[in-house]
Amino acid sequence: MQINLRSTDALLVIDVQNDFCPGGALAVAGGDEIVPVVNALAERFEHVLLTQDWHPARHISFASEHAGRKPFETITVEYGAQTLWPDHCLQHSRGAELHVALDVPRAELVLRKGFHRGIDSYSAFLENDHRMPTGLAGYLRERGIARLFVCGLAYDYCVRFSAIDGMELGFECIVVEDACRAVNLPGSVEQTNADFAKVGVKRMMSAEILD
Ligand code: VGL
Ligand code: ZN
Repeated sequence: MQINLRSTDALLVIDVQNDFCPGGALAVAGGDEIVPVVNALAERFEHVLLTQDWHPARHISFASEHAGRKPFETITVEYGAQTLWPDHCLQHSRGAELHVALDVPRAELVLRKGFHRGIDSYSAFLENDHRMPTGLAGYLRERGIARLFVCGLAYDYCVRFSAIDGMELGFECIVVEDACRAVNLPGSVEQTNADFAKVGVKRMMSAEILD
């Protein structure tokens, strides 16, 4: 089904960074394959917003900070469960840079997240305690943006939490599936799809905008 875009729509591009692409520290299979799709989508939107995972050294989400722990294990921290990752998206590193082929010249905002050492932030809206805001909801409300088309990396982590929080904060969120790739830990994609269904996040394909 074709979608008519409105001036109150925005494309929210999550974490299309070197470290989430092949060769990166937390590579997502096929992560770079979404770049041309994201570029084509971005041309159709009046508003394009990006996020950038942006961690300080010794970030709490790094397995290297937790003696005896390995990447992809989950531990319990002050604010709840936290999956541990390889060191990634270190502030000012090459891995934290946006993918070189990402071509979204009209992007209005690059929202950095995950910059507090003691708390991770998968979501573009709220840190992982599900309370501390990033400021994005206020930015969108002030600018009259009501509907978000969400894409990027990774489907089952930052895209998932961004779309769910966005929905719960009153924005209609639609995930463009073929403009995402997943980390794919056991059950993570199934859980993502179940969560989307529960809160009303819709899923679509880029052709519904591009064709
Ligand atoms: C992400 C794990 C850790 C993501 C960021 O962008 O999905 N995943 N940091
Ligand atoms: Zn991260």
